[in-house]
Amino acid sequence: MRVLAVHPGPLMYTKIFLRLEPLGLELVAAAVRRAGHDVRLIDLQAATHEEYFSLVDDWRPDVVAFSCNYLANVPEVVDLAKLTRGRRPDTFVFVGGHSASFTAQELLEHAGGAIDCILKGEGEASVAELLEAVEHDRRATARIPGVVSLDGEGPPARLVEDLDALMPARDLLKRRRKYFLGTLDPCASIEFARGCPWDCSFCSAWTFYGRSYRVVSPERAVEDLASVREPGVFIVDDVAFVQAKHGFEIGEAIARRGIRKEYYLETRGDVLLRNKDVFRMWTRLGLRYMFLGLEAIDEEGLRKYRKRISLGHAFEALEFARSLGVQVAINLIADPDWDRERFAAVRQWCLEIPEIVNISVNTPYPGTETWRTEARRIQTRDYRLYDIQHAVLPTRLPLADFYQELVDTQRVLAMKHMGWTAFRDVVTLVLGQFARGQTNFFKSLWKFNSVFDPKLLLADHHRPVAYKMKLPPPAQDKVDPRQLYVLQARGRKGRAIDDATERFVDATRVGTSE
Ligand code: B12
Ligand code: SF4
Repeated sequence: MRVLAVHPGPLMYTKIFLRLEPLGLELVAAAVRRAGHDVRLIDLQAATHEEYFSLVDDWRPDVVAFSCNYLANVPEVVDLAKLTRGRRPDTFVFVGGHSASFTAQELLEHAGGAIDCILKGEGEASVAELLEAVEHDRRATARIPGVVSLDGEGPPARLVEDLDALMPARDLLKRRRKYFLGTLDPCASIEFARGCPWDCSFCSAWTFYGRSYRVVSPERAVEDLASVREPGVFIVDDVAFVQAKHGFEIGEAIARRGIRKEYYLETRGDVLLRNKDVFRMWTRLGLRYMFLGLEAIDEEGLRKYRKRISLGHAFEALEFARSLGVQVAINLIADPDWDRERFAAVRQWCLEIPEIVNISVNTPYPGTETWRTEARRIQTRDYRLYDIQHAVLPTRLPLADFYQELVDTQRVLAMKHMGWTAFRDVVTLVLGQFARGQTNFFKSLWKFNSVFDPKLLLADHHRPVAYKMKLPPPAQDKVDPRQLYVLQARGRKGRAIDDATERFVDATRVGTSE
């Protein structure tokens, strides 16, 4: 069959700071190809809707598979599905990804029959079986693990048993030069591990994967890396190098193979402090950017987000990261309850530290614990506003003032690295990128004011809402994690970490999951 894999368009954040290759969809596409189908991939972050429809009309796919990791993309995916059905009534349309898995039933209802099913969980695990059923007996699709259709739900989604058996179909992605991350331009993505053993209340990484954690072998990781042509590489693992041994082994294999790249990774402050030597080694291998999840700058804030890392440790981690000589970025979560004083204090604090600071807005998400425990009333049911740049909970300040404060703070933080020395460095860097024909980073430098604008943010709340998000259930004090999992939890044996690391995770997580 002809199978078209589609990634939806850019989100607010991806319009400026980065544009990343749809790695998950490339992995699903590889599984489809392995099953003997003819597959193409289009990424609407780098192609237009017109190009998508031309492909549908000219190539006439038998199946269209949408990726939907982000809630903010739900309306776009539903609209595209409906228009696709209108053009090609017999084409089988299905959707997968994080948000699709957490909102499967409502997505199907919005589509009113234009989406045949949702495939929950890891696409590679069941996509071949699903296509087999589509080709030979469409009624059998409802019995495939992870499938949710308007007729009912199949058995629970399956877990990929061996990550080493996977290899993304990078060759299917056109316009690879469009992908970048800050100054890493162009930039590819790679996965060394999947899942997360912690259980933070605001996060759905652990609920999606049933609190499992699996790793790619060093040999397989390096084989994949060697196939990457881009000089920049984003390591997509939620928490990089949870276990030192794994980080060392991949690092050593890279050094043996003589691969030279520039890397970006995300990790936790306590993991950084526990595994200092691994991060030192990776700095020698080319680690340039590190994103540390701190989320709050006061003890109360950290407790609220259930990260059992004390403020002292958080600052120690920042200091160590600085000592490595890599560019460090941190994220702070602005609560809609913040007043002017709180914003001012945060601005002041951020100006005093050398790190890049990113501010996002506290947003409860389906699939997270806070979605079920947050007692404050959700103010909007517009999926497009669930992009952590908009306030969906009640603000203490009038909404317009909240956005003004938020954007002022984001602007101060974006500009703080634009002193004279930084300017000179940027010019040198940009000239080098021009010489290689890359302009993504340069273009991003001018876009801030046109995207981050308080008036536009406010106006977004007044757009007509075609698809209303399902409200959360009445707030509970405690949530049974089993209600949240997409992939079934396998307990300790689902986590590929040694006992010492398991104890470390237990001591630093705050949740009550198994
Ligand atoms: C890169 C990334 C981003 C980039 C997005 C760039 C881009 N457009 O690709 C940026 C930085 C912008 C971003 C932002 C956000 N992200 Co993000 N992001 C990631 C990250 C780190 C990697 C994604 C990835 O490549 N994963 C690796 C691939 C292999 O996995 P995958 O994409 O999930 O694909 C698998 C399945 O989902 C499924 N699948 C995917 N597509 C399809 C399609 C079909 C047809 C099928 C059958 C299956 C399927 O099968 C794939 C293979 O197993 C993940 C964390 C992670 N490690 O996954 C978080 C993650 C996806 N993000 C998340 C979140 C919450 C956000 C934010 C809200 C804030 C935040 N906490 O970071 C914002 C929201 C953006 C917005 N404006 O709405 C969550 C989950 C989202 C959710 N719906 O619950 C994750 C899991 C991180 C987390 N710890 O909570 N993110
Ligand atoms: S450490 Fe917490 S926030 Fe980070 S991915 Fe794991 S569960 Fe999510």
